[in-house]
Amino acid sequence: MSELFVQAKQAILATDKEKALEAAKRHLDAGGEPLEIISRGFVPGITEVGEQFGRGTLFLPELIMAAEAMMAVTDLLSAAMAAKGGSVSASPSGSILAATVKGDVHDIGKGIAIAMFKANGYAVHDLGRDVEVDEIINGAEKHGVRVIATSALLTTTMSEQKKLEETLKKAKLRDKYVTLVAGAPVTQRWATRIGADIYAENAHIGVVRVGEKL
Ligand code: B12
Repeated sequence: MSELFVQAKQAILATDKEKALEAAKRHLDAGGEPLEIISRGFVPGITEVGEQFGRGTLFLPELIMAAEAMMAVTDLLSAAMAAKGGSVSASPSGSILAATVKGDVHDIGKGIAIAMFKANGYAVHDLGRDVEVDEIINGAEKHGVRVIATSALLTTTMSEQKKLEETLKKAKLRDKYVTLVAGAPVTQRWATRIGADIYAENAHIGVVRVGEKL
């Protein structure tokens, strides 16, 4: 692994925002792809933080600090991604509404995905995090999007994605939209079970699958 990817991972584990930003900037200065250091350095770092938190060897204040460092670098790298432009989809059509579901404040992965969609020419309306199903549907109607993408990081909030499918059906709006579900506990099995159109394991796959559906 490149020395910079190791530094990136270590900086997140050490909750060191400055070191994390330094690794990100050095990677960009060397002409590196923003997504590469995210997926090979920073994401392994925050994943390890999550595992340590789950095992009880790291506590909430450190989880929060690691998340802050992660957000600082993803902001920087997302801006670089948007500036560079992408290469996944040559001719995007249709805009996207994105939200983290109600009860859930995790939005780092969604932020990365939005940056990738934008870099590939899609218009994205981001409703933020902790968003009610009704607000998601109203937002989709208001902005006239084709795709509704939701992110859920907690096993307890995934049910909101099911509620979205059910509410769309009840309102006779289901056929109007392509729904995409994502988030660490979300799987293809879950997407199939609730009737979502796309399961996106990561941001790149999300862009590819949306491109195939539209
Ligand atoms: C960072 C983090 C936080 C930060 C979030 C900051 C933020 N602004 O996002 C803070 C500190 C706030 C936090 C809080 C909590 N957290 Co937390 N957190 C994490 C952690 C460590 C990393 C998540 C992350 O950002 N990963 C990196 C990103 C890049 O990965 P990702 O989100 O999965 O995204 C990728 C894909 O899923 C996908 N994707 C995701 N969204 C989207 C959207 C689209 C459109 C597309 C295409 C793709 C896509 O693409 C991304 C990669 O390309 C995870 C551990 C983990 N492994 O997930 C725990 C974790 C999710 N948290 C957990 C818990 C328990 C909590 C708290 C309840 C803790 C507490 N006691 O208060 C609270 C919950 C608050 C709430 N109501 O939401 C548990 C959840 C357990 C469970 N079974 O549900 C985890 C798994 C940790 C653990 N091992 O226990 N957390």
